[in-house]
Amino acid sequence: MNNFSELTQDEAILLITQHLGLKNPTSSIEATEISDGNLNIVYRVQDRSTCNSFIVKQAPPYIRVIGKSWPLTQQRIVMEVNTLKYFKKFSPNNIVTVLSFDALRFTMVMEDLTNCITWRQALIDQYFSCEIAKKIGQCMADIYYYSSNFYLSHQDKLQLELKFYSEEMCATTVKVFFIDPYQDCELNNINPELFNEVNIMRNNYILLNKVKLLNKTFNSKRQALLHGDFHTGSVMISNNTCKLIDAEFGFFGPIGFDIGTLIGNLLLNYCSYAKDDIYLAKKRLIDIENLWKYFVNGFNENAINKVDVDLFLNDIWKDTLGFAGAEMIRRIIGIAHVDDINSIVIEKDLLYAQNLALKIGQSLILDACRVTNIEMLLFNITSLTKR
Ligand code: SR1
Ligand code: MG
Repeated sequence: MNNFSELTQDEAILLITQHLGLKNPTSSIEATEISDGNLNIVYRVQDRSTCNSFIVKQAPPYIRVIGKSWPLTQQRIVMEVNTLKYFKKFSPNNIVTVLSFDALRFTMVMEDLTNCITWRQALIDQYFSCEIAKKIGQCMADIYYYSSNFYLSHQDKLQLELKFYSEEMCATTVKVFFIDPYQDCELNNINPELFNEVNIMRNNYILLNKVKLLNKTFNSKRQALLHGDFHTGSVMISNNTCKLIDAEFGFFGPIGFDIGTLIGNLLLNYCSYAKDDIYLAKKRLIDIENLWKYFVNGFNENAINKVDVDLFLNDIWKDTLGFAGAEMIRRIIGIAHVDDINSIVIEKDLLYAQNLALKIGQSLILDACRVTNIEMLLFNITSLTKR
């Protein structure tokens, strides 16, 4: 950590100069810092003379938004490169292209997804297309099927499980997902108006036990290679593009963790509209339905003639509901919030959305076993919203 220095604009330019095989940086190349996630330093480097542009990303030995008091392995960028490359073999159109990787500086160069914004930002800006959820559902069917036991031999899968395992990254998720929101922790960020509700939740031992079981499933069920942080900010979209980025939490885990994380984020966006604009809110429910149906159809098509696919998908469904609930709760009262909710400026509307998210989140965890299909899930969410 002592020798580490954050990548400067000039160093980012130098990296691209080397990447392009140029002898010296030219004045037409410029770098702009665009870091907006929690963990890393990101630059867009553009060559004005050719209009070429690239993204340079560096993983510091800590969580960037916290600083050196929360160290985090720089090896995460190796995991990210490997995960994106594995996924790209099986879903070539839906994964960002990694162009080069520097193991000494823990930096990578990626294609610049010009004209793209995050799916989260698009949903906040009310840009909707149901095609995105369908594409991501199909992408999930491909990346999970082709890293599961349905496709890989037992031996090959075991080897990949070892390659894609970072104790530190998994421990970080366990902390922010399953532990901190359910106890006093100075990193939590809780609206004081929610204290009463949060207190009741933290004394609900049935809920706490179910969260413990989800944690156990996260630690032990190695169904497929996951993205590990599959929220709407990890998907870049434009009219005809939809690409997955930011895979540093990649590991072999329960498929429902990724799908649940994404559905949880779509539901957080739903909560942001539910009070005043049920038409916009309902569009998120349609996205969730499309996502799940395209995942199931795509997985079934990949697994044609294989046995036990239905049992496998049912198991994923139950996990998905619980993890979606836990994602909603941690994004309301944990360390890392989401702009869908935090950008609500009117205080009583913010509180409505936060309360609804906590209510839906808890009900997803508590009722996962009783909600047997997507139609029932959407019906329950609509009922909870009206109450
Ligand atoms: C800052 S705490 C860690 C979280 O930040 C990332 O964006 C992931 O969502 C992770 O859970
Ligand atoms: Mg991330």
